[in-house]
Amino acid sequence: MGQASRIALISLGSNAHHLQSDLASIIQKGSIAVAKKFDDAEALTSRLYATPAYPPGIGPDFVNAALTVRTELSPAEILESLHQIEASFGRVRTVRWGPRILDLDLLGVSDLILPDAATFAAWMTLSAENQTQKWPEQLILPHPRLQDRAFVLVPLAEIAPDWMHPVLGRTVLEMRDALPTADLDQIVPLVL
Ligand code: PH2
Ligand code: MG
Ligand code: MG
Repeated sequence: MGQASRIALISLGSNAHHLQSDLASIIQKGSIAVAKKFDDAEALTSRLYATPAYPPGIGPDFVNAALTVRTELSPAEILESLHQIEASFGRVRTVRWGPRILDLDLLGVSDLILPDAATFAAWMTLSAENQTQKWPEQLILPHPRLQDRAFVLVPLAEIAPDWMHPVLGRTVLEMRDALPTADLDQIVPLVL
């Protein structure tokens, strides 16, 4: 990897309980697939966590983890690679339109703000009602809800505690510790 490489922060999630598959093994295989795709032998993966679905009631519990890779790819290329991996996990071979079982979300890429600071700010400050009604067509970085989500920040704090949010100016640890204890307590490491 050259000096120009950046760090990509990625959230992994699965809640496809109806497939009766082992969510933990989907997440573990997913993290291996990402490290391989980005050819980063030093990729870091957090522990796996059982997390209640957010917002409450939308579905069964998730297993979540976080991963960092170093890469020279552009954010758009990173996203495309993640979509390819999702697709490779997403189809149950026996079912024609099988559900997507692995969600790979790009949380941030070094200190990049995309597509621009004003657009980012508009998405980050979206009201709670609008968050369920609207979603961006384009890649917004950092992920506009990163700072709100215990299921993202608890795993991420294990592997990228010092990553600084380029707009909020707060580290992952600071963002995690700013969340309500009740949210943090619901993020439970799996004993594997
Ligand atoms: N992902 C979502 C919606 N809700 N809740 C938890 N706990 N974990 C997730 O990964 C998650 C979610 C949309 O992708
Ligand atoms: Mg997601
Ligand atoms: Mg997603």
